[in-house]
Amino acid sequence: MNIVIASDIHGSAEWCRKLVAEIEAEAPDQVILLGDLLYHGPRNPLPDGYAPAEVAGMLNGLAERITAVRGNCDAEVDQMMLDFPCMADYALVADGDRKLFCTHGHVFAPEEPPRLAEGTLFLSGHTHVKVDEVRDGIRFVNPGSVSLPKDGTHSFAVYRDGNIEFRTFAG
Ligand SMILES: [Mn+2]
Repeated sequence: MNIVIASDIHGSAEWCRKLVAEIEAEAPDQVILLGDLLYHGPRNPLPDGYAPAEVAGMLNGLAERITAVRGNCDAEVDQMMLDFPCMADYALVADGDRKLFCTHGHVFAPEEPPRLAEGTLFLSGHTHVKVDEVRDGIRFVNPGSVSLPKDGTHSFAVYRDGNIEFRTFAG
């Protein structure tokens, strides 16, 4: 299974457009969005090309492939704009025997994960910093932020049959 994993778009139509282009090129089976989709959030600067309604339109075009969870900046009104559910604290995606535990990171934090089976992939965003590490048999992956990276590169990740590859946007 081929999955694009992205997080923390924060209403940037400019960076969301680049993400959608990458998704179209990748043609994944699924798209996992780890929260903070439309609203910039009061602690963040306005991202490039801030246009939440445009972002909602672009994401709705992918709705059938999207599994999304709620970020700490996502509100009820954001759900009204989106055709796919985005208000859950976590979602589980299964790839054969492997589970992907998807969450934003503020309710279930990677530092204090729930009890998960060995081999589970714990996917979270929230920090806007890429992570790929294994602890106690659980692989923790953070794809970084599409629009407001705190580690210098706008990024997302691609899961393919158990492997994770980080991608950064060209330009
Ligand atoms: Mn965020």
